[in-house]
This record gives sequence, C-alpha cells and structure tokens, in this order.
Amino acid sequence: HNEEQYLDLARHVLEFGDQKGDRTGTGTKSVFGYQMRFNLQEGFPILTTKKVAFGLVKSELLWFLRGDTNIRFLLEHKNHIWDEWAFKKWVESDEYTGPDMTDFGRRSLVDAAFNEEYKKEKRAFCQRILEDDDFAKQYGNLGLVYGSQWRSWQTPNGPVDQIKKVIEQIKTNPDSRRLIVTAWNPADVDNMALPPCHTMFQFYVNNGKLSCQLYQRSADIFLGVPFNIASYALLTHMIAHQCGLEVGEFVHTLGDAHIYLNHLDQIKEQLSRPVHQAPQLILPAEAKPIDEYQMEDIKLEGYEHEDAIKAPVAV
Ligand code: UFP
Repeated sequence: HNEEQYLDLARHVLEFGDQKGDRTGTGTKSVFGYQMRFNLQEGFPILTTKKVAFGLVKSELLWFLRGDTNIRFLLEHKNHIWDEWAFKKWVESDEYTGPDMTDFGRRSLVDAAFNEEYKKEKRAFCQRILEDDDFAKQYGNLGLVYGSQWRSWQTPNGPVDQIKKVIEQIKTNPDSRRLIVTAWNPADVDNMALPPCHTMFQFYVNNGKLSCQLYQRSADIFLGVPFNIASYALLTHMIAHQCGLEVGEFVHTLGDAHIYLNHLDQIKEQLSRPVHQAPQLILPAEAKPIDEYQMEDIKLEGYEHEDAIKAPVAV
C-alpha cells in the first residue's frame, strides 16, 4: 500500500533518527537521504491516517503553474499558507505604522496577547491585499518563488519557461534524460527568506507512463511531507494528462528528513491509526492549457480519512 511508504519513513526516523539542532531552534530527529516510491496506478497517494487539506494543495499548485507569485490568488481561494512571507515584507516596510510585529512567528507562539494582536493585523493585511490593487501589487508579490522559477526563470537573455519546455520535450522526446525543472538558483539563495525546499524534479517516460522524481532538500515529515506528496502526485497527473500519458510512479527523495521534537506525540498518534483505501483523482476528459485549470476541474473521489491532527509550525 502506498501510504505504508510514508508510515515507514516516520517509523524509520523515530527509530534511527539522530537528535539534531536546526535553524528554528526547535530540535529534530533527523536522517539524511531517504526515498519513497508511490505507484500512482494504485490510487491517489494522499494520506488517509489524517486529513490532508487537498483544497490548499490544489490552489497552491494552480498558483505555481500559472506562474503567479502574488498571494492575492491564494487569498481568493482562502489559502493562507504563504501569508507570513508577504506579511513580513509589509510590517518591515516604512509604510507600516501599526503595532510592532518584530519576530511575529516566534512571539505569536509564546505570547497569547501578542498572538491576538498579530492575528488581527494579519487579517487586516489580507483584506487589504484582496481589496486594494496597488497595495496588492506592492505587498502581495513574493518575487522569487516557485511560480517565477518554474514559468519565468530570469536570465540575461530573457525568461525561461521550464514547465512549457518540459511538456514539449515529454511530448516530442519522451526518452530524453534531461526532463528537469529546477528551482535552486545559487545566485539568489543568500537573499531568500525561504530557499526552495523542492529543489528540482525530473520526469521519465516508459511504456506510456509518466513518472516524476522530486529531490526535496529539507523535509518536515509531519507537517510538510504529506502536503508535498499530494502536490507532486497531482502535478504528475496533470503533466501526464497534458501529454496524453498514463501515470507511473512518484519517487520522493529527501535530503534532511526530520521530525520536529514538538511533533513526536502527533506522529505516534498517526501511526496508531487505521489506513483507508486510497481515493481516485478525477481530471477533465479534455486537457486544458496547463495554466488554465480551475479548482473545480480537479476532484478527489472517495477520500476517506481519519481526523486532522494539529501541530505547531516551526518558523
Ligand atoms: N518544509 C517542508 N516542505 C515544504 C516547505 C517547507 O517540509 O514544502 F516549504 C519544511 C522543511 C523544514 C522547513 O522543516 O520547512 C524549512 O526550513 P529550512 O529552510 O531551514 O530547511
């Protein structure tokens, strides 16, 4: 069963992971180098031992594929996963005159009164992004994130659309061993708040089936990875659909694979739960241009799952 790939990863890191410090100061159990293989013919590999918010996976992936880097699109779809990055730029700007939001990520976790103030400020920020075009242009844009790296990688000779190119190559040259999309730019990483976690992915065509392998440099096993698996499985389906291919495997290769020390109870709870049958992904009969898919074009049928499990995000 596909889900055992993930549960085995969690058990492996609990058993063999070394305690290791990290950027956030939280502490982790970590291993280096691990690989999971999901057979996409066996159903869609979204986890069933806890609820994964597939709506957020969809809207984020559609956002990347449109080459969009402005959080307004995400907010229009009630997706708040990238808010903090835009909010940070806003509260650090000269124009911001509200209460001091320095180090809001950490303070909101330890100071309840501050957390209320922070949530209020952030709600107002999101509302303004939705309502005020000029404000959205200036403070909603995250700049160098996956949308721009995938669809308009900047070079001295103009932008490179890696997604368009790789789709063309899969169609015309399926045996190619160069079907790669990369997000890691050594010239930028020193100036980035969050250097890309999904550093690159490669496609592979065999027997009419499209497979995809992702190299993820850093993997938060409890909170990030379930989301990442669903996202790249969906991407593989969408690209296969574009190219008239069936889906093969999603191979997920991890660099620093870690469980945060404040997620240990949650992951143990998850490991004690029953696994349900995998759902099916339904795409429209006819493929659309890759940047024109709408939320309602993508459906999961028969997603049975255990309840969501809450855990603090390390920032
Ligand atoms: N992380 C993921 N998946 C993602 C994402 C982030 O697991 O898609 F964007 C986690 C990995 C790590 C943290 O725990 O976020 C990033 O921190 P760092 O840059 O220090 O690796």
